[in-house]
Amino acid sequence: IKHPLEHTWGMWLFTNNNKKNWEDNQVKLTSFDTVEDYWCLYHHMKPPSDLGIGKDYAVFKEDFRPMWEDPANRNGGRWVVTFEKRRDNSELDNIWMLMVLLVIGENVSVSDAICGVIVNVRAKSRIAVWLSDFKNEEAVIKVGKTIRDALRLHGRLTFQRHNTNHNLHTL
Ligand code: M7G
Repeated sequence: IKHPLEHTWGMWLFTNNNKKNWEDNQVKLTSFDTVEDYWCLYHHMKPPSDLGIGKDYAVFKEDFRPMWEDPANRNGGRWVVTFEKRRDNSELDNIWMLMVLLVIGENVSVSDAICGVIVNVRAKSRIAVWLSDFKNEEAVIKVGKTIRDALRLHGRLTFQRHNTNHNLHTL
């Protein structure tokens, strides 16, 4: 018997192809709705540190697209952790694995507020949890504290409204 998740999730890959517009570089690879199907997928995919600079993975609730323009994200924001250059790649890969499990496992008590999670593989990589309403301070802080405590990210999390770089909260 497989263990069902509360939601169905889409797994996305962004490839940095300058010849296409940004949205067309986002491709949904597959969907999953059980813990076992996620593990199977996980074991078939490269870890973020092997993806190459400029690529992203995203895991988003089935009907949401990992972009600001999606109605689910239009008024949203993100909790971000940034990884310093040349930092041990296993930290990026481990935190990605744990962050996805935290989000899809809905251990977060305000999981309704969560849209998905993204890893941007860059010189300084980032992992971010996207929330639907940047103004819902209670939910934003609750999710942030849950992530911080579960993954021991004290002092490393910042929250911004999408498409801005002004920090609204830090934890
Ligand atoms: P990034 O990939 O978040 O960070 O954004 P990076 O600078 O470390 O690579 C890079 C650029 O991609 C942005 O300046 C936008 O031009 C574009 N971009 C990123 N996101 C998340 C979106 C989005 O949700 N929608 C659109 N239209 N463009 C985006």
